[in-house]
Parts: sequence; structure tokens; C-alpha cells
Amino acid sequence: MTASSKNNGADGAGSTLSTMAGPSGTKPPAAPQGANPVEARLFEKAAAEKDLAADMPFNPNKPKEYGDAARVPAEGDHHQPSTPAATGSTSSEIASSDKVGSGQPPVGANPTVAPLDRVRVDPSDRHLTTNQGVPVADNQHSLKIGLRGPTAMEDFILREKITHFDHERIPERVVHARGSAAHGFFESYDDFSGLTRAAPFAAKGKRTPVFVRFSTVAGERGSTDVARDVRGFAVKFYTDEGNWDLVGNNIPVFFIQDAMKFPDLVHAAKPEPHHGMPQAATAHDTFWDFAGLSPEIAHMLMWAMSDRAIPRSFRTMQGFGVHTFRLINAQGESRYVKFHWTPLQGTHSLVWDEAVRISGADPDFHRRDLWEAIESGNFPEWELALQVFTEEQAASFPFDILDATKLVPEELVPLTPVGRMVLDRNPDNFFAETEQVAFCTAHIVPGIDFTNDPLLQGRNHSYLDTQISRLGGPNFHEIPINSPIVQVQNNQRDGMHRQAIHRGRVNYEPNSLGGGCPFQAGRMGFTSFPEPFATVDKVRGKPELFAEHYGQARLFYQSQTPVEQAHIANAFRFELTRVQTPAVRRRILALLANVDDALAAKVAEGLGMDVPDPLPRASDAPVPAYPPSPSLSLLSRPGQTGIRTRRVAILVGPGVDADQVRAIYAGLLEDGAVPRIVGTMLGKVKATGGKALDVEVSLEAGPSVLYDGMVVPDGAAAAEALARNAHAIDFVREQYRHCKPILALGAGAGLLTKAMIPPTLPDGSSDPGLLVDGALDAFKEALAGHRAFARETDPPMV
Ligand code: HDE
Repeated sequence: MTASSKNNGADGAGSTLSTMAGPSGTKPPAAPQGANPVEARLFEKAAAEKDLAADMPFNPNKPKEYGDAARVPAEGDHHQPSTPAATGSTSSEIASSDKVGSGQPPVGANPTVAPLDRVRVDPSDRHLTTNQGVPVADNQHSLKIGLRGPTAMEDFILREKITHFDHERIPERVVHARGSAAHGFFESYDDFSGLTRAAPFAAKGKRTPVFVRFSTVAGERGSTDVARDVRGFAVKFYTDEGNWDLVGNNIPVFFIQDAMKFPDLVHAAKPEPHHGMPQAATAHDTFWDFAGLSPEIAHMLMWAMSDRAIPRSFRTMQGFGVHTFRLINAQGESRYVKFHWTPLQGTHSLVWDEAVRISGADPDFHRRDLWEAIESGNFPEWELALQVFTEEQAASFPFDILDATKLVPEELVPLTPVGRMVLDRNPDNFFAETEQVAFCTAHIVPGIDFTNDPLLQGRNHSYLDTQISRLGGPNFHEIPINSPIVQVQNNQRDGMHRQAIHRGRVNYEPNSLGGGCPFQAGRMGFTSFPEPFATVDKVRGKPELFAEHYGQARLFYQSQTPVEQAHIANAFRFELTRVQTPAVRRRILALLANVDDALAAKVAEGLGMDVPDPLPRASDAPVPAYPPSPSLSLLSRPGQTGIRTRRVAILVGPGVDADQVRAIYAGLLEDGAVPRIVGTMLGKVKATGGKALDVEVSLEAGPSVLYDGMVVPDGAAAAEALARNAHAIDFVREQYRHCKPILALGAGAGLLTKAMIPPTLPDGSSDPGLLVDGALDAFKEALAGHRAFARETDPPMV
């Protein structure tokens, strides 16, 4: 080969070796002879890059961005690079090492979204290191000048450890700070693609991984689980078309109708700003002041003062999407939808006196319950049902489906079950998963869409925004618990704590230098429902139907059983008694007078006040009369899991019948209940026949409120000994007062007598939850029935 022919192929090679300017010819130079592998790749890369750019002489999609053509988004123009080198950042990426990896570029891949396995850490058989991986020889001492000397500034090991510790906390969620979460799956009952193209509903039996976080709303991160409060019920579906977050509550309606009022609502409900009290409670002046001046709250107050606000367990709560959403199928047809989660465990609640005591005995009551159930393989399960309705149906309803203070009664639109959700795995690490998970109502997938509910529209902004201060920047989607299971490919770059390392120089679209990639997906991507709008003005305000505040509050109250109605009245009495300003109390009574006369009268009596005139109504339209809706009662869903996971205390003292205790213990375990032998203190208790029993929990460490039922076994000496212990007497009385099933056998009944437990119900009939010398099976049945509310009196007699 002559020098001149060699030079022909190398024309412009100098420009390839440089990062600025180059010849105007289109033919790229070949690598000079004897080029090292990196240099050779540089030439290969330059040639391929030029070819790629030349593949796109113009942007063919531009005309499709305008007018009607834009209604059906076109797939972005894109071209395959002839070699991976074309889209790389560097030609030197082929250099490999333990740090940079194989040198083979991961074309078309974003490994930061791989399953959590990639970040799960286990230290077995490993020595301690610094965050830089340097082995730590001594983890007991800081570096000092002499044993008694000052600490050396150079102690980078101490400084790294302390500095990290100093920054371990992140801001808590501004609402819903206290929560607990678990992993699981959603399984579709069928192919529902006629209704929606959303991936989780695409096929019968299809499973989609989920992460679910339950929460209270008002309390701080360390507050009690059992405050009277709404519960969050947030589900993150890791679908194969991206993450879908259904960020709901355990109550299907909300306090307010427009996002503009949310900061006011939350300020009023949170601890009062001057003295920071009370924690996790609405029982104070500012909340009720706001409430009485915001009568759209009436319906929500009925729910929030009901036993829904003191659930027995996260596992015994319903969940609701609250807002009306849209379902869109592949043909682009839209229907309205409301989402309902119904627990297989049934809907069960605490009673208020019990909740107050649990806050002291075990403020982690719900967190522990969820954890224990999942650890023992009793996976909680919910059925997802939809209320699907058309625009025409919606127009015929006596309320506006964009108003989050209204529900769609099941009598108007029945529920269609579509799948089940099972929570079968606890998180490895509370902070990494439960604390860092970031839900957002705007995380939706093709097949789901928003409506114009003004609360939902505001939420769509708020959730993403709040993560930026809570999780420290815009890259929170890269935190492993938040990353989807599908590819994430876009041109968003940089920001605090960026994890992904993008190849190539293309971080914009359209581009030809990256073959047009990542390209817009076109029709297979997310498209918003093309909702038509009439000619309207830009205004601030609410539609007229939003002005009716009482019809559904009345519907809810009047659909409750007498026991539930009594609990609602008592909750109002409790909360308003704690209020200090009479005018605030009076306004709420005036609000209740618009809901139900008997309720208003009962609450007024409890406050030593008269019922004032009803609050003036915001609308002259008649209050719609809804037929009662029995499904609004908690008692309408006893559940299908019997006594599984119910906690039962077997109270023992010296002289107890050990054989009987063991038989009961085994009998309860058999059906999945969790028996515990409860005694005065830990250690052996001498039982009949020279036997001994091991106490598992003391009366002091595990008081009555932590159990769903109790057994007092036979044994005269034991009953007498327990009767001398005030904790045991309290235990029995609280079990009784909280309407829990009690089984007393033989001499064990003596303890009930000492505790002054009435042998019959107040009306003289037999108490179905009080089984003296009853069979274990009858006790189990009573336990499955949860509570003997018929025993309840106000005030309690025991
Ligand atoms: Fe939320 N809400 N919210 N909310 N919400 C938050 O987001 C907000 C509303 C709900 O377990 C925050 O990440 C506004 C209704 C749940 O992490 C924040 C409005 C419903 C959770 C926020 C509402 C909810 C939150 C705080 C009125 C039931 C916990 C931290 C326009 C359908 C999610 C965060 C989790 C959390 C704002 C109203 C449920 C500040 C502005 C209605 C379950 O973004």
C-alpha cells in the first residue's frame, strides 16, 4: 500500500481525534493503521454516529404535531445504530475493571430498575468497613493522643461514622407520617380489557407486584397507631407499563372539596401551633372551629367519628380510591370508576376506651399486628371491586361525581369484583422501604385517567412536589423501592443523588445522533382521555351541586346499626368535650341538626347544651333522600377468616388446671388463633397435679386491651390468687367492657364474680359472649363474631 492510498482513507482523521470541528465531506475516515483498540473504536464510533445522523435527514414527525393529527401521537422516528459504539459516551468504555464493569455497553438497558435483589445487603461472614470499603480494625475507640488525650482530628473513621449518624433523619411526611407497609401482589380475576387497557387487568390470573402502605393522617412519625383518625391505604402497583399508585383512604369520602383548602384543613387538625398540642388527635378547638365553618365536612365527620377511625387492624379495613377516576380501554372508550378494597378478614374496629388504653400499652399495635400476621403466613387479603358507570348515569345522580365529599351508593352502582390483593412479605428495612416509598396520585398508567375532581387535580401536584424536600431531590424515583420493574428511559438528567450513568451525548429529543432514541412511544404510550369541554370561563368557584352537604351524611348515619350510631354520638361528645370554646361546640351541634335530630340531641345532651337552630344551608335545593345502604355498616362484613390471628389470653395463677390450659391452647392454635399464657409475672406457675406452666406474658406487660378474647381456666387456688391482683381484675373488667368473648371454666368463674361481671345482658337475656363452663367451640364462635356489643352500656357499668 502506498502512502498516498493510505492517506486517502485517513482524510479528516485528525478531526476524529479531536473534539471540535471537522471536514464537510460525509465519508468518514477509517482508523489509521496500527491504531490502538481505543483509537480504532473512536473511528468506528465516529463513522457509525455519522451514519446514524444521516439516517434522519429531517424530522418526519413534525407535521404530525399540529392540529387534529396530534390527537393520535406518532411513534418517534428512530434508527438502529450499526454498532453499540455509536451511542456511547466514549470510545474508551471498552476498558474494563471491577469498578466500571465488563466494558460491554448495556445497550437499551437501565439496570437501576432491576428487582430489589440488586440492593439487598447481608453482612454474614464479612468484616466491618468504612463507607469507602476500608476495613475497620477497631470499632470501640476514637483515635486519641495518649489514652487520656484529646481526640485526633484525623480520625476519619470516627468522623465518617458520626457524620452519617448526624444525618440519619429525613423530614417526615407532612401528613400520613406514621405508617406501616408490606409487599404483595394483585391478581386479576379475569381479562378486563373491555373496560381498561391497564396492565394489571389484562388477563385472568395475571399477577402484578404491589407495595402497600397504611397510615394515620394527623400524628407524627412516632405517634400512636390507634389514634382516632382516617387511615391511608396507598397501593403501588409495579405494572409492566410503569408504576400505578392508588393512594386511597379507609373512608370513601373526604373533608373538603377543593385542593385550595387542604393546607387549612391540615393546619386545623394538626397540633395547635402555639403549644404543639394535642398529638394525633382532632379533639381540640382549631379542628372543630374549621369544621363548623366548613359544612361540606358533614359527611366525612360522620365517618371520622364512626368506628372506621379506630380499626382493629390494618387488615380489617376497607380501602377506597375516593375520587372518581376514568378507565380507558384500547378503543379509547372511557367509563367512570370508583375503587373499593374489601378485606377478607372482615371489617372490625376497636372501641374507643380500648383504643385509648392501647395507645399506652402498645402504640405500635397496628404495625405489630400487620408484621405478625405476615410473619406467621396469615397473609392479609383484599378483594378489589369497581363501581363502573357512564357519563349519562353520572348526570342522573343527585350529586356531582367530581365532589370528593360524596360517594356513589352501592344501590346506585353495584360493585364488580375484579381481583384480589395479598400481602405476603414484610419489608427488609423500615427506612429503605416503608419510609422512602413515595406515592403519587399522578403515577397512573395507560388505561387509567383522572377526572376533574378539584381535589384530585391538586393532589397530582402535591405528591411529587413533597417528595423533593422529603427525599432530597428530584431523583427519588431511583430509590429502589420506588423504581418501576420496567425500563425507565428518558432525557431527564442530573440532580441530587443521581444513580443512573447514561451513555452517550444525547440528552434531548428529537435527536439524530442517538438514532432518535429514546423515542416517543406513540399510540402504545399513555394518552389522556380527550374530554370535550363546553365553552366556559376561567373562574374560581364550585359547581352548584357541591353546595348540598347533608344528604349523604344522613345516609351514612341512618345506615348504621344502633351500636354504631351510639359510638358516633359518643365520639362527637368526647371530641367536643375537649374543645374549650362554647361557640365552636355550638356550631357543630347546629351542623348535626341538619344531619339527624336524634344525633344532634344526643350529642347536645352529652355536652350539657341545647340543640341550636340548624346551620343555614349553602343551597336551597332539597336534601336528596337516599334509601338506607346496609353496606355502609362495618357489621355487614364479618369476614371469612374466622379466628385466624385473633389473640387470646389464658389467665393463669398457681393451682390452675394445666391439662385444661394445654388443651385450650392447642385447640385455639389449631384454628389459627394466637393463644398466650398470661400470668402475674414470667416464670413457672405451679399447676394442678404437680405440673407447671410457663407464663408467656405478664399482666403488666400485656394488659387486656391487647387481646381479642380471654379464657379463665379451672383451678380454685388460681382464681383466688388472681382475684387478689388488681391487674387481673382490671383485665377481666376491660375484656368485659370492651365486649370481648370470655370463657370461664370451673372455679375460674369465681374471678368473674370478684370482678363484678354481670352474668346476663342489661335486659336480662343471656350474654352471647360470656361463656361460663361453655365449650371451646362456642368460645371460638363468639371470637369469630368479634364482639358482644349487646353488653355495652353508656356509661359502662363495669
Ligand atoms: Fe394526601 N398527601 N393529600 N390525601 N395522602 C400526602 O404525600 C394531599 C388526600 C393520602 O403512605 C402527602 O407523600 C393534598 C385524599 C395518603 O406515603 C402530600 C390533598 C386522600 C397519603 C399529600 C390530599 C389522601 C397521603 C404527604 C388535597 C385519600 C400517604 C406525604 C388536595 C384519597 C401516602 C406524601 C404514603 C400523603 C397531599 C388529600 C390520601 C402532602 C394536597 C383525598 C394515603 O403530598
